[in-house]
Amino acid sequence: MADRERTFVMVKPDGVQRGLIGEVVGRLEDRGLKMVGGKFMQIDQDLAEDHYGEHEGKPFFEGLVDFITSGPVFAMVWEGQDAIRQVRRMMGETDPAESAPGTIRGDFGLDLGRNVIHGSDHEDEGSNEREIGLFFDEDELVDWEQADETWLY
Ligand code: RTP
Ligand code: MG
Repeated sequence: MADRERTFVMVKPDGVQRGLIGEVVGRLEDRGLKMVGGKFMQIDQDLAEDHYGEHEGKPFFEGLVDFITSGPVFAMVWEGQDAIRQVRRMMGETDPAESAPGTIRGDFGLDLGRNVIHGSDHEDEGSNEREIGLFFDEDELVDWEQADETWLY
């Protein structure tokens, strides 16, 4: 059985502007994942450059930082069995045009630079802890029991 783990998820500025926060939260709740942190916020330049540090120097980096700081985001931490990989599967591919219908990007996006959601990358080990730490203090995360957890696990 895969471990229970935490992943960092964010509704990006395009998703917020399009009223998709509830849609994204609802899908993750329906799957059985548990929100343990949530924050509606505006990302500043420093945080954006830290968060996307792995892409520094790439041709799309500046545009990516401009986009992610262009409006409010809804930053979250979600917990569950195999949560990092399962959220990525629910997101679809980086490019919405290549994402299968049924995925969040495949259902709500058309353009690579406007792909609605971010989730920590399961292929980049430790990125979940790093991103959670960038966006949340320890005391902003809530340990709680889902009422129906015994029916999930
Ligand atoms: P994210 O980090 O935003 O959740 O997206 P991701 O893991 O699926 O993709 P990643 O490779 O980390 O890229 C971060 C964001 O940069 C934009 N991008 N543009 N023009 C390009 O070739 C290109 N490649 C990536 C995308 O908006 C992607 O979400
Ligand atoms: Mg990424």
